[in-house]
Amino acid sequence: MSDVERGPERIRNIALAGQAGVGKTRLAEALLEAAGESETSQLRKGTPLGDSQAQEAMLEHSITATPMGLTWGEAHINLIDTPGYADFQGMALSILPAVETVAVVIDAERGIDVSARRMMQWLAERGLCRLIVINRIDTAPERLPALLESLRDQFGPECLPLNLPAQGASRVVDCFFAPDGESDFGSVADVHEMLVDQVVELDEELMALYLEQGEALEPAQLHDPFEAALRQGHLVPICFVSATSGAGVVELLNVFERMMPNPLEGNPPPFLRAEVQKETGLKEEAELKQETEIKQETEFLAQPDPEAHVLAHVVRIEHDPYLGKVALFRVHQGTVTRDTRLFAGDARKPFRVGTLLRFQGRRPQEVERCGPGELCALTKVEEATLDSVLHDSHDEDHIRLRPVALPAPVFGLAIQTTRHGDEQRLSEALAKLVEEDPGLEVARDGVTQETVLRGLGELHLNTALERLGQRFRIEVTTSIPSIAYRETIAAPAEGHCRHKKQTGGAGQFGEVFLKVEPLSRGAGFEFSDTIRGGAIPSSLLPAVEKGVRQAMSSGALAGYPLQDVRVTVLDGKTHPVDSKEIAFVIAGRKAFLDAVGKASPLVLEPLAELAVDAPGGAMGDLTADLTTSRGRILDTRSLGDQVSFQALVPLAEVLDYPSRLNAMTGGAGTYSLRFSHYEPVPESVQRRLIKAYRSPDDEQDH
Ligand SMILES: Nc1nc2c(ncn2[C@@H]2O[C@H](COP(=O)(O)OP(=O)(O)OP(=O)(O)O)[C@@H](O)[C@H]2O)c(=O)[nH]1
Ligand SMILES: [Mg+2]
Repeated sequence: MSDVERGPERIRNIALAGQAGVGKTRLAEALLEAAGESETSQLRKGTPLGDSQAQEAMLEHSITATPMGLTWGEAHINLIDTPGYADFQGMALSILPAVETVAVVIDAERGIDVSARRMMQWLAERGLCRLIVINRIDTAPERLPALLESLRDQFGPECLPLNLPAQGASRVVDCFFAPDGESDFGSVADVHEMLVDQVVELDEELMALYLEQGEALEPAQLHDPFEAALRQGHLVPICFVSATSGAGVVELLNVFERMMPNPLEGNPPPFLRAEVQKETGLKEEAELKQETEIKQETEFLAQPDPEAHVLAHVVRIEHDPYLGKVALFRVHQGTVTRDTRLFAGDARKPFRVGTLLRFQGRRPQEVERCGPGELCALTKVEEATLDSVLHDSHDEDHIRLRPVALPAPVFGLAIQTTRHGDEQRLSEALAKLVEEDPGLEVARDGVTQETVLRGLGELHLNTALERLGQRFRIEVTTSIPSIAYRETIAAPAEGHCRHKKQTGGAGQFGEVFLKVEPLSRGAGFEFSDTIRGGAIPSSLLPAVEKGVRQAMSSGALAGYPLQDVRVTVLDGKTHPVDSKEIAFVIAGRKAFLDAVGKASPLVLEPLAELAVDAPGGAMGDLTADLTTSRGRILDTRSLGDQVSFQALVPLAEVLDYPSRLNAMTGGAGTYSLRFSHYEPVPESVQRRLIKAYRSPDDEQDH
């Protein structure tokens, strides 16, 4: 197939999402196989974006998002298999802006769970088209009617099946195109009518034909309103399938081809363009420049026009030992060829594309060009980072995709190399891991001076450490995880600093008066000024902000980053000769610390949402354990002799929860932990943390 024929009309970009173990990876295999891409996963070894295979097989969980391509009928389907395990959500969520449709896979036996509910809501908020796929219908045919009902109950009456299981779930019958088969439950004709009713609601002309004149409508007439219904969330189709028996697999491919939106029919993800103020007065400071240049962002949509400027978005990064840095990206506008010169983000210098890859089955193949709607990869692309926008003109600088809210990495491990002299290699390897996975973060602990790797859970950190060993050959030891405490203030206050230094030649002078106020939890940081008459010239205000930000990141109380604070610069004074940037950075920092000291500062700790399933007999022990861990039970349910409960508990108290749970339940309990929010620590804990910390400012002159 030549590249020219592959216009956006023929592309479908679909991601498989949903809870761990529902069968997404197995389903992806079945779909590839049915489409004649029978080479299975063995071939992934040594191919880019597939290197975690061995680790995935050991774990029996996907840990990264894997792109695949298949051709079915008239359609080229780019399929992305995402990891369902909560620890790998960073990888799963960050790739979703590359697709029009997300198929949320649900296990027929286990039914709807918390993660499916969260995913459905998240997708609705992002405006992605949703498809529900009920997999493993071979395992629980008798539960399917109730599951269908509860899906409609929980996610709304717009959830309607496109097919129904038949002959004891050994196959499925179509309810849309040829609604005359026999199903295991429910009438195919009734479901067909419900589907048509739902779809025509969005098209007045068709509605008139259908309802008033009683005309039967052809599927082709329904195509456009069907797509509109998907885009507006007015219809969420449901398909039944068994990845292992093969029931419904071909039918699902038909649904992808005939009914799922192509890139011209979906809701495109909004881009943000920053309007830039060129005057900064502080050009030598790259970091400052960025903060002060960006003024206001406006939203716009890319045009899927092959002739337009290129706008593409990087959704995955992998460091490959042979191919260098590989970037998977979605073209939203324009056409990328091997000779295109692309800029990554706001980079001044372009790079030449060189090798352009597209996926056929699981194998990447070199192609000449990729137009709008395509999912492709670049190799040896040092310039790109996850989430960066690739473009071919400086007119498209200062553009980013509307950011995706990702879970916060709060589970930490302090890491030391076992071999002396490996420190540099360790920090380079960690930087690569963090670049690949937005759920990981690496930080230098301000209190202990240790390198701390943070992730979304225990399994997440363990797999990252395994990669360190396997890919980078770095052996490490780990120690008690440190907690990602934060600081904030509880009251407004004012602060002042007059910074003056006279040493030999040129002096330094800066004076700043400012005010700090608490913001609501999670609001972050705001900076403004009410300076009148140029008491501090606008060219020096960024220096004040820089000083404030320095103090914010190193903390004022116990060395943890400050958050949820608004800072307003009220007044100040300059000196005609000595008022340099550095003077205002220092004055800004110290005035801020002065204000925070009077603003009832406090330490916040991360609270985790703990969900536990365990035998009923262990409930007494579990509750007592939670009480001593400062936990609060939110909800308890019993199902037969099992109990399940949800609780909020300080993360610091549950770092060894897996072993405690094992001991209390004789190995029969399971749990999941995820970050919930920050809350102030009890006073005794705050005193201990402050005592353990010596501020660097204590050692400097004031
Ligand atoms: N009986 C049956 N088993 C299935 C079916 N689909 C998948 N499985 C099995 O379910 C298990 C989990 O399947 P995976 O495909 O690894 O699940 P996943 O959704 O990719 O899980 P994560 O990667 O952790 O998100 C495997 O043992 C599969 O063979 C099915 O339709 N029927
Ligand atoms: Mg998987």
